[in-house]
Amino acid sequence: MDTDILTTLKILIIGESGVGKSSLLIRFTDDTFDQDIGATIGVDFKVKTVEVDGNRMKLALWDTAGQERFRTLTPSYYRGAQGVILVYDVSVRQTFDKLNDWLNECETYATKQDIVKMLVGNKIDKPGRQVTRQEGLQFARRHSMLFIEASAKTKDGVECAFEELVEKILQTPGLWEKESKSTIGLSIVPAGNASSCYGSCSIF
Ligand SMILES: Nc1nc2c(ncn2[C@@H]2O[C@H](COP(=O)(O)OP(=O)(O)OP(=O)(O)O)[C@@H](O)[C@H]2O)c(=O)[nH]1
Ligand SMILES: [Mg+2]
Repeated sequence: MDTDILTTLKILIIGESGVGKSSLLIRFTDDTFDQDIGATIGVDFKVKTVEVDGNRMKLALWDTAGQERFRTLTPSYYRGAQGVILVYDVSVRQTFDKLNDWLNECETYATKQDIVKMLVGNKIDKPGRQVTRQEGLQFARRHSMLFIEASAKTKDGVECAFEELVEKILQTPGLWEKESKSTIGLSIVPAGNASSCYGSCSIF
């Protein structure tokens, strides 16, 4: 039912090719994992309805290609986005070293001033980690981002990443608007401790 939807949020997933952007999204929307998932070409798009802090919202999730040659129309990905999930692979140092480039792109093209950013260190299930949790946390703090480590394979942290991002967007005044046709009688439930993540997301 669309009648009790508070708002629709546009969320973008960015980061180097192979870090697991599509895998995180599919884990979140379909609760599946595919070892042989193909590289994204252009952009994929999924919609999911979630309930955060007692509010039902529709998420329009844009899964972008990490490979330069598959990226087209980059500015349109960012247009109107309220949230961005920037992903790196904790087992591949180079994907962490490229984070600044992705942040620069985000700064260049984001149209919303207070766009909320979540940094996700993915693939924590893999042996041979090359980036420590502390490094990820420090980068996130330095750039005023939320931070979590995750595994699309084991589900660790995946739901939390999306939920905390949505919660933070809801708490940012002026970043989103109520859906006009269905607002009567609705009020926003204050955040409190309603999160199911038990504080495992580090907030800057
Ligand atoms: N072990 C492990 N493998 C993962 C995880 N997440 C993704 N993978 C694997 O990593 C590979 C790349 O995953 P994708 O989800 O396609 O990566 P992507 O960031 O969408 O890549 P592009 O679409 O090219 O930008 C696939 O073989 C996935 O199965 C994870 O958490 N753990
Ligand atoms: Mg992909």
